[in-house]
Amino acid sequence: MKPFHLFSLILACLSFAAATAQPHTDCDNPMLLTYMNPVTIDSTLGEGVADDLTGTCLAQEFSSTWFSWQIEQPGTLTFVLTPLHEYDDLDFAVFRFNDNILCQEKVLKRCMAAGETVGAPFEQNLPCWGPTGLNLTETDLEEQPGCSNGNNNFLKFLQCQAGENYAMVVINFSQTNQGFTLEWGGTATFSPSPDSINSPSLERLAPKLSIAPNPSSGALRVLGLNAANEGFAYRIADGCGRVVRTGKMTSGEPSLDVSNLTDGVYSIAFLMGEEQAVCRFVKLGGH
Ligand SMILES: [Ca+2]
Ligand SMILES: [Ca+2]
Ligand SMILES: [Ca+2]
Repeated sequence: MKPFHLFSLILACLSFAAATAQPHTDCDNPMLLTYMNPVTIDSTLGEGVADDLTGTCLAQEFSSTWFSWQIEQPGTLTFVLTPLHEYDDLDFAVFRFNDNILCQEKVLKRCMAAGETVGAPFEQNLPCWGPTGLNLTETDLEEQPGCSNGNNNFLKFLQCQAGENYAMVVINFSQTNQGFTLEWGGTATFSPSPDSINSPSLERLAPKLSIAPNPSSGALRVLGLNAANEGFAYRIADGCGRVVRTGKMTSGEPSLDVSNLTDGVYSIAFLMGEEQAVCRFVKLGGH
């Protein structure tokens, strides 16, 4: 085992030297998942500026990647994380946000820290390396470090309600800098689903329309509006459909200042005559 540990140490030192601006390393800067497509993260490097794992089974944040999503259709939610490097030890924690979607107030729902019991035979540790996640057969909500007491790398599925917002952090405990794949299962869907965003009017009015960054704390850039679209009126509504702002897009590369909106999920409708194209965004931080 010694050469392996030395190799890990060298990798960790190289990782530290190169640790700059790895995206999605903090709870308030997650990768926002709007479709339930599989996700591939190529590398895991750095831990961002905040450690959001104090008090969880993971205890400390490093080599982390944060995701967040909103539930559209209620139901069960499962996933499988598979390391790109075969025996890497991935850990994860899943949180549900309160209505205000503040990272400081997120509630821990699942916590997976299973991994090697140091000194135990390879076969005994094998269930706690490799693929990990949530499935429909497990009943436990947490696995502590090590590979004893029935640890098997999987926890109970989530039962999700419409409109709930979640966050997940994935940690590569092995610190090899290698990434992972993330595949979803269950009956719940994320918001917006492909059905709700690929509306006929959006395809016709502005097929390349997108907004970024998402989540946004300040300037929300509106991309993909062409000259014919400029001058669009727009209308921003909160998660319950209450209109909180109206205005008109300007020419050039339009952006909207959303810094004074309360943190939460919004829809923005770009209006043209009787038709509209709708995108959703999350306002998070920046007060
Ligand atoms: Ca962080
Ligand atoms: Ca693990
Ligand atoms: Ca289990």
